[in-house]
Amino acid sequence: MTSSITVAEEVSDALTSGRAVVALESTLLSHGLPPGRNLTVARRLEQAVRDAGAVPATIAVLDGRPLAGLANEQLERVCAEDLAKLSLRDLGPAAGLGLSGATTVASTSALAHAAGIGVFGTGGLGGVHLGAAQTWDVSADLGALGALPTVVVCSGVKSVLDIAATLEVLETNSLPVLGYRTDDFPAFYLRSSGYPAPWRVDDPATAAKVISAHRAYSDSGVLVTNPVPEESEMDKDLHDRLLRGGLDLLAERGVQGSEVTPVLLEHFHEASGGVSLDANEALVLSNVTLAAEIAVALA
Ligand code: PSU
Ligand code: MN
Repeated sequence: MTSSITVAEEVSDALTSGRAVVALESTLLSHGLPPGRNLTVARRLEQAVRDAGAVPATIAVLDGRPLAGLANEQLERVCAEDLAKLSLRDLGPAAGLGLSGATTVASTSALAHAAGIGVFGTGGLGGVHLGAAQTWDVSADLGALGALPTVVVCSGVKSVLDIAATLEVLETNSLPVLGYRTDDFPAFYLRSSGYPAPWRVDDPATAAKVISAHRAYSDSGVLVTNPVPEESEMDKDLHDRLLRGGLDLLAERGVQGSEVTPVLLEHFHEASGGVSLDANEALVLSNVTLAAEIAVALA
């Protein structure tokens, strides 16, 4: 599948010389952050990866071409255009029809793997939605990571999801879940979801050891869950209030499917007066830095 993705020169040079590369996704930019702020964050994420000694490869589809590593004007397009949200099943249609789109954890992992990139840093993983027993709304992220050998560093899943059910599906898909310097599975804006993380590692070298050991038994991904930095964690009461308001909004407007996460995120950002945006930026920065440290330890 290598010919079906265009890899930027800096990224392919790093890959051929065995240097650390970190994949970054575009849905969090295009659908998770407001225009303007998303471009600032995108550049900070790439810089954070560089500062930690790895090469960033932001992934998106532009004019039917899947890309790993974006030039400045390509990154600007991703942050300015009203792009489709492309999960893994949407890559073929977008490529075949010559369309553009932002990639989720599932599709970014698949494209990263096709490009030869093994480590990926992001904000939150998709999961099992509340009410999934009726709606069947379970993110393709969970299945994709069960089938692709990508290491994903994230802050767990949002509390807008059914976290207990998500942890069950992660187990069904045989995905190791590591808590980074925590015994708790994190819940994006909050450092703890109230559920334990199955395993714990306390430094990048140990994470790399576990990832290498996992390869002897499985071709699945590995989830490294890194809680939002303490100073940026959201106030629990504010968080719970926003969550209730967001769920009411979904019901009122009859929002379903892939629109659920973007609508809830926007509600959090607006109703918190930007507090959730700051938390979001801080946790993604921390995750991509850790992803780079793990990629360096693996290289
Ligand atoms: N969770 C977040 N922010 C995000 C996403 C999830 O906190 O931006 C995005 C990611 O790209 C993730 C996708 O892969 O949403 C999952 O969407 P869905 O539930 O429609 O599969
Ligand atoms: Mn869904």
